[in-house]
Amino acid sequence: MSLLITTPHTSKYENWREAFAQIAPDLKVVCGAEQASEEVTYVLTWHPPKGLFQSLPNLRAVFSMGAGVDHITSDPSLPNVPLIRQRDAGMGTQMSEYALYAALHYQRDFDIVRLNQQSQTWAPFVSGVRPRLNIGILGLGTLGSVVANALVQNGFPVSGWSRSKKEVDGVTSYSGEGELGDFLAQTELLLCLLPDTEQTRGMVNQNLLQQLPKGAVLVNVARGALVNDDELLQAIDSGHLRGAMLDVFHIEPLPTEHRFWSHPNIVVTPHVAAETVYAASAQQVSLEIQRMEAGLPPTEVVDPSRGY
Ligand code: NDP
Ligand code: OXD
Repeated sequence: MSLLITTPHTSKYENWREAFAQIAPDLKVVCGAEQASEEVTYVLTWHPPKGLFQSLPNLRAVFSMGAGVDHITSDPSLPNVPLIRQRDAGMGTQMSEYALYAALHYQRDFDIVRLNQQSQTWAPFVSGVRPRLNIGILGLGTLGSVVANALVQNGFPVSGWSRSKKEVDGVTSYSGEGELGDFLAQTELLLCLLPDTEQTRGMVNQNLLQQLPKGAVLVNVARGALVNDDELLQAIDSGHLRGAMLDVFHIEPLPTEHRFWSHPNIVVTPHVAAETVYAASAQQVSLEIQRMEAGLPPTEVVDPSRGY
């Protein structure tokens, strides 16, 4: 039995080895797709290289290195074994920090300050104590709930939209297609934290954006595939949206010619909103392996019919 770790960020292999050596010293860990063999029973991966699964005949489960699994489910050769995702794994705190940064950036008009700097304009404005923006979280799941709590604690009115109703202290929960319109109509900053699935892909389009109040902002920390880029640009250029802060894109790295890079009302960050913490992840992965080796089902299994 062994765990194979693969990621395009090969410089991280040493950190992964150290984390597993601390937490599960008896688990054999090998790194890099070239280590694929009959001995490998588990894989922990980020963007697995094409053909990886075909060279692992004794696979018992696949672990995503992240909360999202789209980078794995997009491989048609994924075998019929449990696909397990990371639950928080240190990302909730980082995601909350990103969301707070975005919320304060727009609440305190730092987007305008940034534009003024570019034109060397000294334009002090007295904003006084501004009302907190209404934040709407699209995807009130593991990370969405942690982020919602952090925003509530910082005085922001928060609502969330998900498939099923949620109970999160101080947060108004909307669910299903039928409540999406009401959710959007009162949202001044839309924070996208949905997984990339057949249902969610492309849903942040003109139709959805037009349901936000004029002057609203989009923050996408989920996946680029959820957003129709041209329709987002139209919504900003027409003045309906104030701007966007984007961490994730259809193609990553974001191609140099993409309009997002130079748009004055768009902030681009390079998929850094939250990163899996090695120790927390190694802990989760080794517990799931222990369960499976004891004949128990793993806990964080992705439902193939929902895609998350
Ligand atoms: P979860 O699976 O815990 O939460 C997903 C949420 O989305 C749930 O509330 C779910 O509703 C809701 N949802 C999914 N599909 C639909 C739908 N069709 N209609 C309505 N609601 C839906 O995921 P996480 O919170 O752990 O992670 C969310 C995403 O964040 C990841 O998939 C990943 O893409 C992204 N991410 C990005 C990072 C970055 O650095 N930029 C870092 C980490 C994650 P319900 O609860 O009712 O099922
Ligand atoms: C994730 C990510 O899915 O980092 O965890 O994007």
